[in-house]
Amino acid sequence: MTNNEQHNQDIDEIKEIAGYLWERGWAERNGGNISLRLKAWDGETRNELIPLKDIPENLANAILYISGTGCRMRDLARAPFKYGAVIKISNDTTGYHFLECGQGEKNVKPTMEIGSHLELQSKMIADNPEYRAVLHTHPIELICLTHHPELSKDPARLRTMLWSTMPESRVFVPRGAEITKYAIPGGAELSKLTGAALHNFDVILWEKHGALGTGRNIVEAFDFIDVANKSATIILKCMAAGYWPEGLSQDNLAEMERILVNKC
Ligand code: 2HA
Ligand code: ZN
Repeated sequence: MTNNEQHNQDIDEIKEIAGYLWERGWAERNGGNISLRLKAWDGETRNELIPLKDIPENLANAILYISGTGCRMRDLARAPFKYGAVIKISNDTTGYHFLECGQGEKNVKPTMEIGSHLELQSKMIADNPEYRAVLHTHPIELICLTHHPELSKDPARLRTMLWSTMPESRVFVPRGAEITKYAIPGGAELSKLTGAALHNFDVILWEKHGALGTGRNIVEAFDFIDVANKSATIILKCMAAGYWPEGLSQDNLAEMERILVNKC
């Protein structure tokens, strides 16, 4: 695939996924944000350097699509360059330049969660450079579970419960979900907690806030969260029907790990 074909596919996928986030009620007002590392971009570099602190060094010259702060996913689904931007991190990592933004209007300021996105993008370059996408969204049922007084304090139990709702959850969220304790949106603590969880998990739940997924592309990042949210929905529906879900057994889960996980 040429760079151009790859860009077109990446941007089409961002539009598609932004539309799903809105349709599902996971993206009220400006809820959620997206970043995706691009291999190259043909647009002109605007000379002005926008300073930004704490950019990891291995992001020097990285090119990213990033959604804009205050921008609605339902708008981004129609006009990804009006409500998001392509930025290039400067060589000395003191800031970034715009390559594409605002369709002739004033620059779109990147999402307030840019710190978390850059932290994760940096770790992905170091550990698993095939991973290019970071998606943060507000999936209703997963957020409900992060309010559960016991489950929210017991990540291993929550992870196993999500896995045990249906076989697909164990198979298609192979590294499972982690939950990080509440930290203020857009803050350095949230970036740090998220960065620490990235190595081992497919979905990171932000207590009483939302979820974050990573993947080789934005569709993959969405799918991890989507499958986990289906599991959360099953748990809540069982509870609403008046019983605690029995869940697949430890033997069932172990059998799937042996036979299916990382094989489909
Ligand atoms: O971008 O979701 O966490 C808006 C948010 C902040
Ligand atoms: Zn959020």
